[in-house]
Amino acid sequence: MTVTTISTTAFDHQKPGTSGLRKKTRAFMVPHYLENYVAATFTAIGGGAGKCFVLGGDGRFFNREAIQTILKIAAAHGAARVIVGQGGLLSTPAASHLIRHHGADGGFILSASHNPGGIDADFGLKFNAANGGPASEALTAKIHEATLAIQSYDIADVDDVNLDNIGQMQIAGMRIDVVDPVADYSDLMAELFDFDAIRALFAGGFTMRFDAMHAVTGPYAHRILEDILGAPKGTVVNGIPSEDFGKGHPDPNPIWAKDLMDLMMSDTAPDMGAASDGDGDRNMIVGKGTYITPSDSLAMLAANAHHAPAYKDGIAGIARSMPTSAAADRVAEALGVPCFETPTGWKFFGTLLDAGRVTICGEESAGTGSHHVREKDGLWAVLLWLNILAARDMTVAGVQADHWQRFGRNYYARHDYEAVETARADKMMAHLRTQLDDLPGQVHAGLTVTKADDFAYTDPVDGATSAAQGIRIFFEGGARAVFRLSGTGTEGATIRLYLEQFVGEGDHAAPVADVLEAVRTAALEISALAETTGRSVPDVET
Ligand code: VG1
Ligand code: CO
Repeated sequence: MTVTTISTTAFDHQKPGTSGLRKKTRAFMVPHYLENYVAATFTAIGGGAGKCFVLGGDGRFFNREAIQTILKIAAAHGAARVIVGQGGLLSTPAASHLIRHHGADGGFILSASHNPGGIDADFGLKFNAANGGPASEALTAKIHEATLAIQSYDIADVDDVNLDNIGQMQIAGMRIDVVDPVADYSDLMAELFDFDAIRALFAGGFTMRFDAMHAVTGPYAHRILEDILGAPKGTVVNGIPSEDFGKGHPDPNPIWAKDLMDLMMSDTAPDMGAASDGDGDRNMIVGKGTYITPSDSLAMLAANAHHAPAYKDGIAGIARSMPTSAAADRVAEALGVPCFETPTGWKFFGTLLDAGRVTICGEESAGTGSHHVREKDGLWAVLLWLNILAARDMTVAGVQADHWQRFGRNYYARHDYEAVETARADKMMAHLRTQLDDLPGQVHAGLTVTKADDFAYTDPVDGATSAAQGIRIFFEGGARAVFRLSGTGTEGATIRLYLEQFVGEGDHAAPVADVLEAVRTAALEISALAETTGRSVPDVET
């Protein structure tokens, strides 16, 4: 085989964020940009010789080209085998499963997740380790170091390969298996859930709309929901992945999945609505006339998981990211299992899942998952909901009402201020940090601060530490405000303000904004967000 060594210079903006490297597509298309990062990843993992990798992405613009480049760099590094999804497609959870299923050494997942796709939108790349989960912070730090030191990279001098047909081929001594992206994943789902019960549910007239948002879950949802579980054709909409997601924003929340929300709030609503994001790891669940917030969904799934075969013996524990509401904590308490609070990003759940200390994990950003893979998993959440509805013979709204009745309700919202000038966002965070010691005892908007801190985490399994993960302000009466800066944006800074108010016994059907008004006012007053950033209203509220 011919390997060419190309000399290159380091890019100084290749620091992975919450979930891999995410940049404007055009930045990724700059000559050597992708190559440098991939080669740096091989350096960080100690080379590729004899190793096996999984490779695929969400099908966005530049997916196919990037896959060809990664294949050639893997071959040049002596990789033995790469397993690629047909057409270059793999959802993030399916990639995680394939890594585990084949005992691969890791995987490259091409996606900018819920960010829009296209030449003027976003692209991303992340490396997952042999456990199927996102690279740890220690590994991403090594990758970053290698991107700064790089002077050349090796690439195999071979033609592009055809990834459209399932089968096996060789390039430069490396075996490539092009696999059906759905098959192994759907087998796994059939093992976890009571497919007969879900089939009976659909056969009995249960109706659903699954919005794949023109992204990667289309083929998965068509196969599993319609072909295998018998949901009527047409249940899955926007089911053909497109390079720019139909010019949409494949983020399953009430703003970006507005069509679905409108339908679910109308007289013609089906029994359940669901959606997933660009790479298939997020989910949105909606009942007739009612939206399930992701934090609640995590709590409700944990409380009901034993209705599905895979979790019938109970769960070992729950983990949630810090900004996620405390609804799951109440469930853990009732079940007598531990609840862990981790920094934002799925990579922090890996050690807990590997050690068997938790079974179910979730984030307020529409991510839920379990120990079946090491990523959050959108369709898994939808199927677990279906399994629970079938087993309990209840509606989505019924499960929700029953849950609030039993555990109380954690009213919750997240307000995002996007593309804020970085210096201003940093200034606001610094302003918050200087007040931490003085806040307890202060009264803002009628709420008394009980505690304020900058969240720091020590991994209970491997002892790794992560500091400065977000400012938490707790108030008397069960309110909390959290501020952090996004690590997935590609333009300026995104400020995320997370608001929560617990209501135990009392009104569980009040308008969310009303219940959160006091904590919102207090948070804005303390942070001086409007004065510092010049923004008076958030861009997105979820
Ligand atoms: C966001 C979410 C976080 C999630 C991450 C990746 O990160 O808040 O919970 O894990 O996206 O999800 P940030 O740093 O922007 O807040 V995905 O579906 O974009 O891979
Ligand atoms: Co995603």
